[in-house]
Amino acid sequence: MDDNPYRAIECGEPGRIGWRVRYYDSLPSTQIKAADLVTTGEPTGTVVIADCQTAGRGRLGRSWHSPAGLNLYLSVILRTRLAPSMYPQISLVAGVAATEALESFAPGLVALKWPNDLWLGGKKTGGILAETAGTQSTADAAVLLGIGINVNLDRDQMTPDIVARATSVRIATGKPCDRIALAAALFERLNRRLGELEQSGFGSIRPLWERYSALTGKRVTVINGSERQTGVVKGIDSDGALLLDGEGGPERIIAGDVSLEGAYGQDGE
Ligand code: BT5
Repeated sequence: MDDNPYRAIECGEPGRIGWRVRYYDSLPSTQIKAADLVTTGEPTGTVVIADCQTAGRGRLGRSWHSPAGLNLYLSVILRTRLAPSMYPQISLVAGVAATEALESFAPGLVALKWPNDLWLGGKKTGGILAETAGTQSTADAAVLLGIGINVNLDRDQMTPDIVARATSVRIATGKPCDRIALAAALFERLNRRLGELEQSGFGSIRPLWERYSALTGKRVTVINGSERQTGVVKGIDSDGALLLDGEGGPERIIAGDVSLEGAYGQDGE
């Protein structure tokens, strides 16, 4: 482990998210390091943070652009009591928590794009990746909640494939942002919202998600493998599925990439 600039924000009782931060100057991916730590008994609430990632990942084998010195790349180890059927909701709840944390740094600009995109001013500033580690039937099982947020990334530091669709707190607000303060706000909101999910289920979080949703009332196309569905978004269901008023009637979408008509050339990622 390297000298840890996040030590000052480690807080709370063992088990609380952020009670321990394991910091590295460079990792292939915080998700890979977190998975390794799970197998050696790392407790719940530990957050793995890297200043840069050489193989940062998104969903479905995509990559996450992770240059040094600018952004937040972290994975939370969650040894949760929630049933595996609720794991998709963990990612949605983390989206609400991250959006609330971002709102104090970029007021009025935040939004969520189902299922896992954090938006500022209509462009992607972050993403959530929830994966499992260990064997779900054994004591070493955990959810790895990966969160990447572009904090001080500038346009000229983006790769050509994301430049039209990505933003950062700095670009959206015109001001640099303290990523350690943002991480502290994120830990606080994650503890609160994931605690609510464990205690009361997704019902209390769903209206918050809906309030931030960039998609409600918009016409979208959802692509999932070779399947393609078009319709107007009605909201999200009690389990987090996207509700569409589709061409053939109401649809419930549980996975896929959404492209919003009129947004950056209709590319859905
Ligand atoms: C995501 O995937 O949005 C989830 C990203 C999670 C990244 C975090 S960083 C810490 C932790 N450790 C990891 O290795 N991963 C997690 P997805 O919805 O599949 O979006 C990926 C797509 O977003 C890519 O194919 C690009 O088009 C775009 N993209 C890549 N890097 C980006 C960036 N820095 N900012 C905005 N968009 C980006």
